[in-house]
Amino acid sequence: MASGLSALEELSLGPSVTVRTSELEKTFIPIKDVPPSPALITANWPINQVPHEAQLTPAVANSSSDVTSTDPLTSNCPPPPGSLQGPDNSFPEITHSLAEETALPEPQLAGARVVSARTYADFTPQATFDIKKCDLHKLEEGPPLQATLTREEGLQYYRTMQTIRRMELKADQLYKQKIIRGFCHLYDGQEACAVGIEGGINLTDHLITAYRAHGYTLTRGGTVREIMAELTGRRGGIAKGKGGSMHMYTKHFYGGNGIVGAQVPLGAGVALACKYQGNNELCVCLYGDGAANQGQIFETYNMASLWKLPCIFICENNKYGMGTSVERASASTDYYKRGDFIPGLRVDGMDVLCVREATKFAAEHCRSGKGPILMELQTYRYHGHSMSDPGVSYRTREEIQEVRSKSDPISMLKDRMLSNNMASVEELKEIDVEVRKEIEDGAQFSTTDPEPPLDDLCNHIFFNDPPMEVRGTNPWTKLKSVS
Ligand SMILES: Cc1ncc(C[n+]2csc(CCOP(=O)(O)OP(=O)(O)O)c2C)c(N)n1
Ligand SMILES: [Mg+2]
Repeated sequence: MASGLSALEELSLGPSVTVRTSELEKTFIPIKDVPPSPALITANWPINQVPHEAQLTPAVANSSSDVTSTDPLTSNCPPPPGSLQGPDNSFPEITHSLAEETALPEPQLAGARVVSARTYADFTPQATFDIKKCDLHKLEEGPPLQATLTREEGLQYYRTMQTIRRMELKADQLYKQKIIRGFCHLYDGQEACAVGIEGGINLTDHLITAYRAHGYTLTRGGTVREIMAELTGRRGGIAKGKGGSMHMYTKHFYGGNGIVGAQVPLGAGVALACKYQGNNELCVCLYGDGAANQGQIFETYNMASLWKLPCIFICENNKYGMGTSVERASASTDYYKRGDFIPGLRVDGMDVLCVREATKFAAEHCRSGKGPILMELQTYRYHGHSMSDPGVSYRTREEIQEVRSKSDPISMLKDRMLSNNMASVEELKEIDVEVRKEIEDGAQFSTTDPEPPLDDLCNHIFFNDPPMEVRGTNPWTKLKSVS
Protein backbone atom coordinates (compact mmCIF):
# COMPACT_ATOMS: atom_id res chain seq x y z
CA MET A 1 0.00 0.00 0.00
CA ALA A 2 1.64 3.19 -1.18
CA SER A 3 0.67 5.28 1.83
CA GLY A 4 1.38 2.59 4.44
CA LEU A 5 -2.27 2.38 5.49
CA SER A 6 -4.30 -0.81 5.56
CA ALA A 7 -6.73 -1.44 2.73
CA LEU A 8 -9.66 -0.64 4.96
CA GLU A 9 -8.13 2.58 6.22
CA GLU A 10 -7.31 3.69 2.73
CA LEU A 11 -10.85 3.10 1.55
CA SER A 12 -12.30 5.05 4.47
CA LEU A 13 -13.83 8.43 3.93
CA GLY A 14 -10.99 10.84 4.51
CA PRO A 15 -10.44 14.18 2.83
CA SER A 16 -7.83 12.68 0.52
CA VAL A 17 -7.30 8.96 0.05
CA THR A 18 -5.10 6.50 -1.80
CA VAL A 19 -6.47 3.31 -3.26
CA ARG A 20 -4.87 0.46 -5.13
CA THR A 21 -6.33 -0.33 -8.51
CA SER A 22 -6.23 -4.06 -7.78
CA GLU A 23 -8.57 -3.61 -4.82
CA LEU A 24 -11.05 -1.67 -6.89
CA GLU A 25 -10.97 -4.23 -9.63
CA LYS A 26 -12.65 -6.73 -7.35
CA THR A 27 -15.70 -4.52 -7.11
CA PHE A 28 -16.33 -3.52 -10.72
CA ILE A 29 -19.97 -3.12 -11.52
CA PRO A 30 -21.10 -3.28 -15.14
CA ILE A 31 -23.20 -0.41 -16.34
CA LYS A 32 -26.38 -1.49 -18.00
CA ASP A 33 -27.72 0.25 -21.06
CA VAL A 34 -30.96 1.88 -20.14
CA PRO A 35 -33.54 3.37 -22.46
CA PRO A 36 -33.30 7.12 -22.87
CA SER A 37 -35.82 9.65 -21.59
CA PRO A 38 -37.27 12.89 -22.95
CA ALA A 39 -35.04 15.73 -23.91
CA LEU A 40 -33.07 18.21 -21.88
CA ILE A 41 -30.01 19.96 -23.20
CA THR A 42 -27.12 20.19 -20.81
CA ALA A 43 -24.02 22.28 -21.11
CA ASN A 44 -21.13 20.70 -22.97
CA TRP A 45 -18.07 21.49 -20.90
CA PRO A 46 -14.64 21.14 -22.41
CA ILE A 47 -12.75 18.48 -20.46
CA ASN A 48 -10.07 20.86 -19.28
CA GLN A 49 -12.50 23.51 -18.17
CA VAL A 50 -14.31 21.75 -15.41
CA PRO A 51 -17.39 23.69 -14.31
CA HIS A 52 -17.87 25.06 -10.88
CA GLU A 53 -19.70 22.68 -8.58
CA ALA A 54 -22.82 24.79 -8.75
CA GLN A 55 -22.80 24.67 -12.55
CA LEU A 56 -22.79 20.92 -12.89
CA THR A 57 -26.50 20.25 -13.20
CA PRO A 58 -29.63 22.32 -13.16
CA ALA A 59 -30.84 20.36 -10.16
CA VAL A 60 -27.65 20.89 -8.22
CA ALA A 61 -27.76 24.58 -9.08
CA ASN A 62 -31.26 24.74 -7.65
CA SER A 63 -30.29 23.05 -4.47
CA SER A 64 -29.51 26.09 -2.38
CA SER A 65 -32.71 27.91 -3.26
CA ASP A 66 -35.20 25.29 -2.25
CA VAL A 67 -34.62 22.37 0.04
CA THR A 68 -38.14 21.34 0.79
CA SER A 69 -39.35 18.87 -1.78
CA THR A 70 -38.41 15.23 -2.21
CA ASP A 71 -37.71 14.55 -5.85
CA PRO A 72 -36.24 11.05 -5.71
CA LEU A 73 -33.99 11.80 -8.64
CA THR A 74 -32.25 14.74 -7.15
CA SER A 75 -32.19 14.08 -3.45
CA ASN A 76 -28.77 13.71 -1.86
CA CYS A 77 -27.20 16.05 -4.38
CA PRO A 78 -24.69 18.35 -2.76
CA PRO A 79 -25.52 22.04 -2.68
CA PRO A 80 -22.85 24.43 -3.91
CA PRO A 81 -20.17 25.64 -1.54
CA GLY A 82 -21.46 28.30 0.80
CA SER A 83 -24.85 26.67 1.21
CA LEU A 84 -26.41 27.25 4.60
CA GLN A 85 -27.20 23.60 5.09
CA GLY A 86 -25.21 21.74 7.69
CA PRO A 87 -23.57 18.37 7.10
CA ASP A 88 -25.59 15.22 7.47
CA ASN A 89 -23.62 12.54 9.20
CA SER A 90 -25.92 9.74 8.13
CA PHE A 91 -23.89 9.05 5.02
CA PRO A 92 -25.86 6.57 2.92
CA GLU A 93 -24.35 3.20 2.25
CA ILE A 94 -22.72 3.12 -1.17
CA THR A 95 -24.43 0.46 -3.16
CA HIS A 96 -25.21 0.17 -6.82
CA SER A 97 -26.88 -2.49 -8.85
CA LEU A 98 -28.14 -3.02 -12.33
CA ALA A 99 -31.66 -3.27 -11.02
CA GLU A 100 -31.37 0.21 -9.56
CA GLU A 101 -30.35 1.67 -12.85
CA THR A 102 -33.05 0.02 -14.86
CA ALA A 103 -35.70 0.93 -12.32
CA LEU A 104 -34.86 4.61 -12.59
CA PRO A 105 -38.12 6.60 -12.71
CA GLU A 106 -38.92 9.02 -15.51
CA PRO A 107 -36.87 12.16 -15.04
CA GLN A 108 -38.65 15.37 -14.11
CA LEU A 109 -35.77 17.77 -14.02
CA ALA A 110 -37.52 20.85 -15.37
CA GLY A 111 -37.96 23.02 -12.33
CA ALA A 112 -36.78 20.21 -10.09
CA ARG A 113 -36.35 20.92 -6.38
CA VAL A 114 -33.70 19.25 -4.31
CA VAL A 115 -33.52 17.91 -0.83
CA SER A 116 -29.84 17.77 -0.18
CA ALA A 117 -28.93 15.28 2.49
CA ARG A 118 -25.23 15.99 2.07
CA THR A 119 -23.29 19.16 1.64
CA TYR A 120 -20.35 19.79 -0.61
CA ALA A 121 -18.07 19.46 2.40
CA ASP A 122 -19.24 15.87 2.93
CA PHE A 123 -17.57 14.69 -0.26
CA THR A 124 -13.90 13.85 -0.58
CA PRO A 125 -12.58 16.69 -2.73
CA GLN A 126 -9.77 14.62 -4.21
CA ALA A 127 -8.15 11.22 -3.97
CA THR A 128 -4.92 9.64 -5.18
CA PHE A 129 -5.02 6.29 -6.94
CA ASP A 130 -2.35 3.77 -7.82
CA ILE A 131 -2.40 3.29 -11.59
CA LYS A 132 -0.92 0.63 -13.81
CA LYS A 133 2.74 1.07 -14.71
CA CYS A 134 3.31 1.79 -18.39
CA ASP A 135 5.73 -0.32 -20.43
CA LEU A 136 8.51 1.89 -21.71
CA HIS A 137 10.51 1.97 -24.92
CA LYS A 138 13.67 4.09 -25.14
CA LEU A 139 12.67 6.01 -22.03
CA GLU A 140 14.52 6.04 -18.73
CA GLU A 141 11.48 7.19 -16.81
CA GLY A 142 7.77 6.95 -17.44
CA PRO A 143 4.58 8.56 -16.19
CA PRO A 144 3.89 8.49 -12.42
CA LEU A 145 2.45 5.39 -10.78
CA GLN A 146 -0.19 7.40 -8.96
CA ALA A 147 -2.78 9.87 -10.18
CA THR A 148 -4.77 12.42 -8.26
CA LEU A 149 -8.37 12.94 -9.24
CA THR A 150 -10.46 15.84 -7.99
CA ARG A 151 -14.17 15.43 -7.49
CA GLU A 152 -14.92 17.97 -10.23
CA GLU A 153 -12.65 16.20 -12.70
CA GLY A 154 -14.20 12.85 -11.83
CA LEU A 155 -17.73 14.12 -12.37
CA GLN A 156 -16.74 15.71 -15.64
CA TYR A 157 -14.96 12.61 -16.94
CA TYR A 158 -17.94 10.50 -15.91
CA ARG A 159 -20.41 12.76 -17.70
CA THR A 160 -18.35 12.91 -20.87
CA MET A 161 -17.74 9.16 -21.05
CA GLN A 162 -21.42 8.48 -20.43
CA THR A 163 -22.38 10.97 -23.15
CA ILE A 164 -20.13 9.24 -25.66
CA ARG A 165 -21.46 5.83 -24.63
CA ARG A 166 -25.12 6.82 -24.89
CA MET A 167 -24.60 8.73 -28.11
CA GLU A 168 -23.07 5.66 -29.73
CA LEU A 169 -25.87 3.41 -28.50
CA LYS A 170 -28.41 5.84 -29.92
CA ALA A 171 -26.51 5.91 -33.21
CA ASP A 172 -26.70 2.12 -33.28
CA GLN A 173 -30.45 2.33 -32.84
CA LEU A 174 -30.91 5.00 -35.54
CA TYR A 175 -28.73 3.03 -37.90
CA LYS A 176 -30.83 -0.08 -37.46
CA GLN A 177 -33.91 2.03 -38.19
CA LYS A 178 -32.18 3.13 -41.42
CA ILE A 179 -32.22 6.75 -40.30
CA ILE A 180 -28.42 6.87 -40.30
CA ARG A 181 -27.04 5.48 -43.58
CA GLY A 182 -23.58 4.70 -44.96
CA PHE A 183 -20.44 4.06 -42.95
CA CYS A 184 -20.71 4.30 -39.20
CA HIS A 185 -18.00 3.22 -36.75
CA LEU A 186 -18.88 3.37 -33.07
CA TYR A 187 -16.54 4.16 -30.19
CA ASP A 188 -18.25 2.58 -27.17
CA GLY A 189 -15.71 0.78 -25.00
CA GLN A 190 -12.92 3.20 -25.93
CA GLU A 191 -14.25 6.24 -24.07
CA ALA A 192 -11.35 6.44 -21.59
CA CYS A 193 -8.97 7.09 -24.49
CA ALA A 194 -10.70 10.22 -25.76
CA VAL A 195 -11.45 11.58 -22.31
CA GLY A 196 -8.02 10.75 -20.85
CA ILE A 197 -6.18 12.27 -23.81
CA GLU A 198 -8.16 15.51 -23.52
CA GLY A 199 -7.41 15.58 -19.79
CA GLY A 200 -3.68 15.59 -20.61
CA ILE A 201 -3.54 18.26 -23.32
CA ASN A 202 -5.09 21.69 -23.92
CA LEU A 203 -8.03 22.49 -26.14
CA THR A 204 -5.66 24.73 -28.11
CA ASP A 205 -3.55 21.69 -28.98
CA HIS A 206 -4.48 19.84 -32.14
CA LEU A 207 -5.95 16.41 -32.75
CA ILE A 208 -6.60 14.26 -35.78
CA THR A 209 -8.05 10.75 -35.93
CA ALA A 210 -9.49 8.15 -38.27
CA TYR A 211 -13.14 7.39 -38.98
CA ARG A 212 -14.06 6.33 -35.42
CA ALA A 213 -14.46 9.99 -34.61
CA HIS A 214 -17.73 10.74 -32.81
CA GLY A 215 -16.18 10.72 -29.32
CA TYR A 216 -13.38 13.10 -30.25
CA THR A 217 -15.81 15.44 -31.98
CA LEU A 218 -17.58 15.73 -28.65
CA THR A 219 -14.46 16.16 -26.51
CA ARG A 220 -13.15 18.78 -28.94
CA GLY A 221 -16.23 20.91 -28.38
CA GLY A 222 -18.92 19.59 -30.74
CA THR A 223 -22.41 19.17 -29.29
CA VAL A 224 -24.53 16.05 -29.25
CA ARG A 225 -27.03 17.78 -31.53
CA GLU A 226 -24.36 18.70 -34.07
CA ILE A 227 -22.88 15.22 -34.07
CA MET A 228 -26.16 13.38 -34.34
CA ALA A 229 -27.46 15.71 -37.05
CA GLU A 230 -24.26 15.08 -38.97
CA LEU A 231 -24.89 11.35 -38.68
CA THR A 232 -28.31 11.79 -40.27
CA GLY A 233 -27.02 14.28 -42.87
CA ARG A 234 -28.98 17.30 -41.68
CA ARG A 235 -28.36 21.01 -42.04
CA GLY A 236 -27.55 21.48 -38.35
CA GLY A 237 -24.82 18.84 -38.48
CA ILE A 238 -21.30 19.82 -37.50
CA ALA A 239 -20.21 19.59 -41.16
CA LYS A 240 -23.56 21.00 -42.29
CA GLY A 241 -24.80 17.51 -43.03
CA LYS A 242 -22.28 16.96 -45.81
CA GLY A 243 -19.64 14.91 -44.00
CA GLY A 244 -21.46 12.12 -42.21
CA SER A 245 -20.04 9.81 -39.57
CA MET A 246 -16.44 9.81 -40.80
CA HIS A 247 -15.97 13.50 -41.56
CA MET A 248 -16.57 15.71 -38.59
CA TYR A 249 -14.42 18.68 -37.61
CA THR A 250 -14.20 21.35 -34.94
CA LYS A 251 -11.65 23.96 -34.04
CA HIS A 252 -8.24 22.29 -33.67
CA PHE A 253 -9.79 18.97 -34.71
CA TYR A 254 -9.01 17.80 -38.24
CA GLY A 255 -11.42 14.87 -38.47
CA GLY A 256 -12.65 12.20 -39.09
CA ASN A 257 -10.60 10.55 -41.96
CA GLY A 258 -11.70 7.53 -43.95
CA ILE A 259 -8.46 6.34 -45.52
CA VAL A 260 -6.71 4.10 -43.04
CA GLY A 261 -3.50 5.72 -41.83
CA ALA A 262 -3.76 8.81 -44.05
CA GLN A 263 -4.43 11.13 -41.13
CA VAL A 264 -1.02 10.38 -39.61
CA PRO A 265 1.14 12.36 -42.09
CA LEU A 266 -1.51 15.10 -42.04
CA GLY A 267 -1.16 15.30 -38.27
CA ALA A 268 2.61 15.50 -38.55
CA GLY A 269 2.03 18.42 -40.91
CA VAL A 270 -0.05 20.12 -38.23
CA ALA A 271 2.77 19.48 -35.74
CA LEU A 272 5.22 21.01 -38.23
CA ALA A 273 3.01 24.11 -38.35
CA CYS A 274 3.07 24.29 -34.54
CA LYS A 275 6.85 24.11 -34.51
CA TYR A 276 7.15 26.63 -37.32
CA GLN A 277 4.91 29.08 -35.52
CA GLY A 278 6.67 28.48 -32.21
CA ASN A 279 3.39 28.47 -30.29
CA ASN A 280 4.24 25.58 -27.92
CA GLU A 281 1.25 23.64 -29.21
CA LEU A 282 1.35 20.01 -30.28
CA CYS A 283 -0.62 17.60 -32.41
CA VAL A 284 -2.10 14.31 -31.26
CA CYS A 285 -2.16 11.91 -34.17
CA LEU A 286 -4.43 8.90 -33.63
CA TYR A 287 -4.57 5.66 -35.60
CA GLY A 288 -5.61 2.07 -35.04
CA ASP A 289 -3.68 -1.18 -34.66
CA GLY A 290 -4.61 -2.04 -38.26
CA ALA A 291 -3.36 1.29 -39.56
CA ALA A 292 -0.12 0.79 -37.62
CA ASN A 293 1.10 -1.53 -40.39
CA GLN A 294 0.79 1.11 -43.11
CA GLY A 295 3.91 2.33 -44.90
CA GLN A 296 3.04 6.01 -44.64
CA ILE A 297 3.11 5.75 -40.85
CA PHE A 298 6.79 4.79 -40.93
CA GLU A 299 7.61 7.58 -43.36
CA THR A 300 5.92 9.95 -40.95
CA TYR A 301 7.84 8.59 -37.95
CA ASN A 302 11.03 9.28 -39.85
CA MET A 303 10.29 12.88 -40.79
CA ALA A 304 8.76 13.69 -37.41
CA SER A 305 11.85 12.38 -35.68
CA LEU A 306 14.30 14.12 -38.00
CA TRP A 307 12.50 17.42 -37.56
CA LYS A 308 11.74 16.86 -33.85
CA LEU A 309 8.07 17.63 -34.37
CA PRO A 310 5.79 18.13 -31.35
CA CYS A 311 3.67 15.14 -32.27
CA ILE A 312 2.14 12.48 -30.01
CA PHE A 313 1.49 9.42 -32.12
CA ILE A 314 -1.24 7.39 -30.46
CA CYS A 315 -2.12 3.89 -31.55
CA GLU A 316 -5.51 2.90 -30.17
CA ASN A 317 -5.01 -0.83 -30.02
CA ASN A 318 -8.54 -2.17 -29.72
CA LYS A 319 -7.27 -5.68 -30.52
CA TYR A 320 -8.90 -5.90 -33.95
CA GLY A 321 -8.75 -4.30 -37.37
CA MET A 322 -11.60 -4.90 -39.80
CA GLY A 323 -12.42 -8.44 -38.67
CA THR A 324 -8.81 -9.42 -38.01
CA SER A 325 -7.12 -9.81 -34.65
CA VAL A 326 -3.83 -8.03 -34.05
CA GLU A 327 -2.03 -11.37 -33.79
CA ARG A 328 -3.09 -12.30 -37.30
CA ALA A 329 -2.24 -8.89 -38.78
CA SER A 330 0.95 -7.69 -37.09
CA ALA A 331 4.37 -9.35 -36.96
CA SER A 332 4.90 -7.38 -33.75
CA THR A 333 2.00 -6.36 -31.57
CA ASP A 334 4.27 -4.18 -29.41
CA TYR A 335 2.90 -1.10 -31.11
CA TYR A 336 4.58 1.23 -28.63
CA LYS A 337 7.98 0.02 -29.86
CA ARG A 338 7.28 0.29 -33.53
CA GLY A 339 8.49 3.84 -33.85
CA ASP A 340 11.95 2.26 -33.40
CA PHE A 341 13.95 5.46 -32.73
CA ILE A 342 10.86 7.19 -31.25
CA PRO A 343 10.34 6.69 -27.50
CA GLY A 344 7.16 4.84 -26.63
CA LEU A 345 4.72 3.99 -23.84
CA ARG A 346 2.23 1.15 -23.54
CA VAL A 347 -0.73 2.37 -21.52
CA ASP A 348 -3.88 0.89 -19.97
CA GLY A 349 -6.38 2.52 -22.31
CA MET A 350 -9.38 1.43 -20.23
CA ASP A 351 -8.33 3.59 -17.29
CA VAL A 352 -9.00 7.27 -17.87
CA LEU A 353 -6.42 8.24 -15.23
CA CYS A 354 -3.70 6.11 -16.78
CA VAL A 355 -4.39 7.64 -20.18
CA ARG A 356 -4.43 11.16 -18.74
CA GLU A 357 -1.14 10.76 -16.89
CA ALA A 358 0.58 9.16 -19.88
CA THR A 359 -0.70 11.93 -22.15
CA LYS A 360 0.57 14.61 -19.75
CA PHE A 361 3.94 12.89 -19.75
CA ALA A 362 3.98 12.69 -23.56
CA ALA A 363 2.88 16.31 -23.92
CA GLU A 364 5.67 17.43 -21.62
CA HIS A 365 8.13 15.41 -23.70
CA CYS A 366 6.97 17.16 -26.90
CA ARG A 367 6.81 20.64 -25.43
CA SER A 368 10.33 20.37 -24.03
CA GLY A 369 11.60 20.06 -27.60
CA LYS A 370 12.50 16.36 -27.52
CA GLY A 371 10.44 15.59 -30.61
CA PRO A 372 7.75 12.99 -31.15
CA ILE A 373 6.65 10.26 -28.77
CA LEU A 374 4.46 7.21 -29.35
CA MET A 375 1.72 5.87 -27.10
CA GLU A 376 -0.08 2.57 -27.48
CA LEU A 377 -3.41 2.60 -25.65
CA GLN A 378 -4.66 -0.90 -24.93
CA THR A 379 -8.39 -0.64 -25.30
CA TYR A 380 -11.42 -2.50 -26.64
CA ARG A 381 -14.39 -1.73 -28.85
CA TYR A 382 -17.70 -3.25 -27.85
CA HIS A 383 -19.34 -2.87 -31.26
CA GLY A 384 -18.17 -4.58 -34.43
CA HIS A 385 -15.78 -2.73 -36.70
CA SER A 386 -18.64 -0.85 -38.35
CA MET A 387 -22.40 -1.20 -38.38
CA SER A 388 -22.15 -3.84 -41.10
CA ASP A 389 -20.04 -6.05 -38.81
CA PRO A 390 -21.87 -7.86 -36.03
CA GLY A 391 -18.46 -8.27 -34.40
CA VAL A 392 -18.87 -11.82 -33.19
CA SER A 393 -17.49 -13.93 -36.04
CA TYR A 394 -13.83 -13.32 -35.17
CA ARG A 395 -14.20 -12.98 -31.39
CA THR A 396 -16.50 -14.59 -28.90
CA ARG A 397 -19.43 -13.06 -27.07
CA GLU A 398 -17.78 -14.24 -23.87
CA GLU A 399 -14.68 -12.19 -24.61
CA ILE A 400 -16.75 -9.03 -25.07
CA GLN A 401 -18.73 -9.78 -21.94
CA GLU A 402 -15.59 -10.33 -19.93
CA VAL A 403 -14.15 -6.96 -20.92
CA ARG A 404 -17.46 -5.28 -20.15
CA SER A 405 -17.67 -6.79 -16.71
CA LYS A 406 -14.02 -6.57 -15.67
CA SER A 407 -12.57 -3.46 -17.23
CA ASP A 408 -15.30 -1.17 -18.44
CA PRO A 409 -13.86 2.37 -18.33
CA ILE A 410 -17.03 4.00 -17.02
CA SER A 411 -17.58 1.40 -14.31
CA MET A 412 -13.97 1.77 -13.20
CA LEU A 413 -14.27 5.51 -12.71
CA LYS A 414 -17.68 5.23 -11.11
CA ASP A 415 -16.45 2.64 -8.67
CA ARG A 416 -13.44 4.71 -7.73
CA MET A 417 -15.57 7.74 -7.05
CA LEU A 418 -18.19 5.90 -5.03
CA SER A 419 -15.73 3.89 -2.95
CA ASN A 420 -13.94 7.08 -2.01
CA ASN A 421 -16.98 9.20 -1.24
CA MET A 422 -16.19 11.51 -4.15
CA ALA A 423 -19.79 11.36 -5.38
CA SER A 424 -23.10 9.84 -4.38
CA VAL A 425 -25.00 7.15 -6.24
CA GLU A 426 -27.90 9.57 -6.66
CA GLU A 427 -25.69 12.25 -8.11
CA LEU A 428 -24.24 9.93 -10.74
CA LYS A 429 -27.72 8.71 -11.55
CA GLU A 430 -28.80 12.27 -12.01
CA ILE A 431 -25.96 12.77 -14.49
CA ASP A 432 -27.13 9.61 -16.28
CA VAL A 433 -30.63 11.02 -16.51
CA GLU A 434 -29.39 14.31 -17.93
CA VAL A 435 -27.15 12.55 -20.41
CA ARG A 436 -30.05 10.40 -21.59
CA LYS A 437 -32.15 13.50 -22.05
CA GLU A 438 -29.43 15.24 -23.99
CA ILE A 439 -29.04 12.23 -26.28
CA GLU A 440 -32.78 12.00 -26.79
CA ASP A 441 -32.86 15.67 -27.65
CA GLY A 442 -30.00 15.14 -30.11
CA ALA A 443 -31.85 12.24 -31.72
CA GLN A 444 -35.01 14.30 -31.99
CA PHE A 445 -33.11 17.18 -33.58
CA SER A 446 -31.28 14.86 -35.97
CA THR A 447 -34.52 13.45 -37.29
CA THR A 448 -36.46 16.72 -37.61
CA ASP A 449 -33.83 19.20 -38.79
CA PRO A 450 -34.09 19.64 -42.59
CA GLU A 451 -31.52 18.28 -45.00
CA PRO A 452 -29.14 20.81 -46.58
CA PRO A 453 -30.60 22.43 -49.71
CA LEU A 454 -29.35 21.19 -53.06
CA ASP A 455 -27.80 24.53 -53.99
CA ASP A 456 -25.56 24.21 -50.94
CA LEU A 457 -24.03 21.03 -52.30
CA CYS A 458 -20.82 22.55 -53.64
CA ASN A 459 -20.32 25.22 -51.02
CA HIS A 460 -17.68 25.01 -48.31
CA ILE A 461 -15.16 23.20 -50.43
CA PHE A 462 -12.54 25.95 -50.46
CA PHE A 463 -11.51 28.20 -47.62
CA ASN A 464 -11.44 31.29 -49.82
CA ASP A 465 -13.49 31.98 -52.91
CA PRO A 466 -11.59 30.95 -56.04
CA PRO A 467 -13.42 31.79 -59.28
CA MET A 468 -14.21 28.31 -60.39
CA GLU A 469 -16.82 26.53 -62.40
CA VAL A 470 -17.02 22.96 -63.50
CA ARG A 471 -18.05 22.52 -67.11
CA GLY A 472 -20.86 20.21 -68.02
CA THR A 473 -22.26 19.75 -64.57
CA ASN A 474 -25.67 20.48 -63.22
CA PRO A 475 -26.63 24.13 -62.78
CA TRP A 476 -26.39 24.02 -59.00
CA THR A 477 -22.81 22.80 -58.97
CA LYS A 478 -21.20 26.20 -59.22
CA LEU A 479 -18.33 25.83 -56.82
CA LYS A 480 -18.64 28.60 -54.33
CA SER A 481 -16.72 29.00 -51.11
CA VAL A 482 -18.41 30.26 -48.00
CA SER A 483 -16.28 30.16 -44.91
C1 LIG B 1 -6.07 2.56 -47.23
C2 LIG B 1 -7.28 1.81 -46.72
N1 LIG B 1 -7.26 0.44 -46.75
C3 LIG B 1 -8.33 -0.25 -46.29
C4 LIG B 1 -9.43 0.42 -45.81
C5 LIG B 1 -10.61 -0.38 -45.27
N2 LIG B 1 -10.57 -0.35 -43.82
C6 LIG B 1 -11.30 0.52 -43.12
S1 LIG B 1 -11.03 0.39 -41.49
C7 LIG B 1 -9.96 -0.86 -41.66
C8 LIG B 1 -9.32 -1.51 -40.46
C9 LIG B 1 -8.54 -0.56 -39.61
O1 LIG B 1 -8.37 -1.11 -38.33
P1 LIG B 1 -7.71 -0.30 -37.16
O2 LIG B 1 -6.65 0.59 -37.70
O3 LIG B 1 -7.31 -1.27 -36.13
O4 LIG B 1 -8.87 0.67 -36.63
P2 LIG B 1 -10.21 0.30 -35.85
O5 LIG B 1 -11.27 0.16 -36.90
O6 LIG B 1 -9.99 -0.93 -35.09
O7 LIG B 1 -10.51 1.47 -35.00
C10 LIG B 1 -9.80 -1.17 -43.01
C11 LIG B 1 -8.92 -2.25 -43.50
C12 LIG B 1 -9.41 1.83 -45.82
N3 LIG B 1 -10.43 2.55 -45.38
N4 LIG B 1 -8.33 2.49 -46.26
MG1 LIG C 1 -8.23 -1.74 -34.31
